[in-house]
Amino acid sequence: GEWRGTPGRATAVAHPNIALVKYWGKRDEKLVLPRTDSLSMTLDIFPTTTTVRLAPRAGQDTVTFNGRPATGEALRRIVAFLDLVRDRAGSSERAVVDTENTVPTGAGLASSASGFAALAAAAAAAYGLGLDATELSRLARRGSGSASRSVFGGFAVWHAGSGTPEEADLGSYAEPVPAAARDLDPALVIAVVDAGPKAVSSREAMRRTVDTSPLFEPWAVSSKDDLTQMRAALLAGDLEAVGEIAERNALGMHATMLAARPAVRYLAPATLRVLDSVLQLRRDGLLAYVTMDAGPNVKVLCRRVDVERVAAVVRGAAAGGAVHIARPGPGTRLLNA
Ligand code: 2P0
Repeated sequence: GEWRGTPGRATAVAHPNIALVKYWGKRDEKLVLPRTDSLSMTLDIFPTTTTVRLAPRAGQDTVTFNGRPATGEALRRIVAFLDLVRDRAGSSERAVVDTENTVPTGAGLASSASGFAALAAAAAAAYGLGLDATELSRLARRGSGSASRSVFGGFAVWHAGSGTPEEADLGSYAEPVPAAARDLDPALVIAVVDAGPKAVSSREAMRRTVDTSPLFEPWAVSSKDDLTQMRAALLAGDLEAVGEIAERNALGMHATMLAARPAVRYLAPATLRVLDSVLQLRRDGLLAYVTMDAGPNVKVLCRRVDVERVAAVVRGAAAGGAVHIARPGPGTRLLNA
């Protein structure tokens, strides 16, 4: 496969992605099998670069994150992921992992998607697994669900998989979605309204939503239609429809959390101010739609030609928070392979 590098050492680069039809809820925690299909756009900003080197004489894995040793839960998740790769490679060699993440600290953007996509590609190559892109996506999924989508550039759909857990494991991977990219020509304005750590992890929030929210099943059902319509909108190059579907799917996802017991609420007062500013942009005749993930920050989908105008309005509403501009970006790749 294309993901075979120099055994012993490999470096990979991956970018974050933003879901337009969300992944929210698992059917299997260990295998990271989602309850629904999801669809995303990979971004061209904030890459993660990860190098994995095998360390034959080491007694344990060493993980460095932006120059600092990883500890606690972050380290545990990476070591568990390396164990999975070692198991497949029939290897017991430990590794040295070096990760450089360019997402500004506290930007409130998930780094687990780019992080585990880059780690999966680098580790698979370093341990000599010859994976194709589908196999890499399936592997990255085990680190973090959304990482399965960052393997691909542009738009990607992540299939939930079906049947027994073993069958669903095989069927649950991402692949590129055909889109009329030239007609769509989208941009994303990211408004950081709160850079603090989140009160509830997305893992815990998903679990609580699936277990207790009476709105979860209806959202999961309507998400199927959202996905079908999203695929058609992308194929047709209809950015207005893409935005409409993405916005209702994201608001619906937050509604499932608000109805959980106890409620999970990521939306903050500043989030709603940005939502109001986007409504005003629409009244003024611009194409602008929002999506929000497991946090208070807002991503505004708009036309590339409008991005400066949208960013100016959003910057005003975000009241001092940073604003970043992104476009569709590339998939995960190995360096010097
Ligand atoms: C998404 N999110 O589709 C959704 C929407 C957040 C809201 O994927 O437990 O870090 O590692 O599989 O991928 C964030 O969750 O969760 C996420 P795990 P992940 O982008």
